[in-house]
Amino acid sequence: MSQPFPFDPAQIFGIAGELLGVEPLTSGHINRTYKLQFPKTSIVLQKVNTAIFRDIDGLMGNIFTVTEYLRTQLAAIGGDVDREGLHFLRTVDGALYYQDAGGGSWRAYRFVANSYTVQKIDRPETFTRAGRAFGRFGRLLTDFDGASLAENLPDFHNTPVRFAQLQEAVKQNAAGRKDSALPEINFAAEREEQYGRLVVLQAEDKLPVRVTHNDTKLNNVVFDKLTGGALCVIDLDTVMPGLSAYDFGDAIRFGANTAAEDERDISKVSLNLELFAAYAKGYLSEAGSSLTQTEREVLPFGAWLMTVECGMRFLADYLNGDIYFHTDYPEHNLVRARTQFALAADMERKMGEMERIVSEFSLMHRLHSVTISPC
Ligand code: GN1
Ligand code: MG
Repeated sequence: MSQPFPFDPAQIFGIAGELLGVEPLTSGHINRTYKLQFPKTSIVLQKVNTAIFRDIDGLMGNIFTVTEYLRTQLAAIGGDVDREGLHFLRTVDGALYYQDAGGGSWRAYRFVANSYTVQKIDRPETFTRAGRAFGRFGRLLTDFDGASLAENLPDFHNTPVRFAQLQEAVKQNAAGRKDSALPEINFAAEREEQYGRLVVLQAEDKLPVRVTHNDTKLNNVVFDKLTGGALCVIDLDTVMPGLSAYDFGDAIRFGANTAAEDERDISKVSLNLELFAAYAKGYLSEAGSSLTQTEREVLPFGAWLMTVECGMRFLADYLNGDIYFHTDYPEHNLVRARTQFALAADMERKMGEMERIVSEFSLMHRLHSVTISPC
């Protein structure tokens, strides 16, 4: 069959059999992703966005090191190494990725058989399962040496830096869009004194630096078609040293929103507290015992912070002329920023309740011991 690739993936990555089908997977905003069907296996093939990930060797080195480490950890706790861990393929030449004649960088991993991903929560239990998967991911990496990782996107969740980048985008007004985004620019500016809270606690050694996923969207969790349980997490591009509040927070930002990330009708946007509680329950049941009390205390704030931060990133990209995130229409990034800010405003109203929920589950799981129950 004809392929949208300038090479033969089967030959390059040593996959047996004829390519039967190609399906684009379009939920990511950065890389180009395809699912390839072969007679006996499915493969995910991705063209990495090297304008963003400039150090492709560092990136792929991280991914192989982390996935291999996770497999060892999974084996040690009796997990299913093939389905609960990702398996990246080397090229037949032994390389970690393939560079095509035009300079494009491609990587491949095995699609987990009988699995699916979701864009929106159908019922709270699904989100609890996602929480367990990300909580477990963090816990399994507790002893992994973060210093061995290339920091691909430095200051990725450094919110004061993200605010400074937004201010710069406002100043440059490169796409001439500033006047159409004044309420959003003001929303971000009014909250500036909050942005340093976590990085200050980190600098004071009151929050430990961990190896975190940093992009904990619901659609980065792989679920089992047979049981509905969460198997593993994908999209390891941003695995870097970070704070647990970033991973908890970004998951809430995306999954506990009553609307889509790019919903145009702001009145549909709010924080679903039931979903918030569902995720907190799952996350803390896996990660709770390895987190310090301060880490647990700042989780609700992390949800707010990641939401405002993501809004600032969308807004800065709108002002810069859509040079970072893939967009489908000219105001797409502005719509996304508005959605994030509406969600953050709702979290401000519900912060007391969010804190109460987290403290309740923290008490429950403080003495939780490590188990190998399925997610
Ligand atoms: C990007 O491509 P995707 O959807 O996995 C972004 C995340 C944002 C997210 C917003 C490397 O992730 O940080 O939170 O969009 N990834 C990168 O939807 O910037
Ligand atoms: Mg991602």
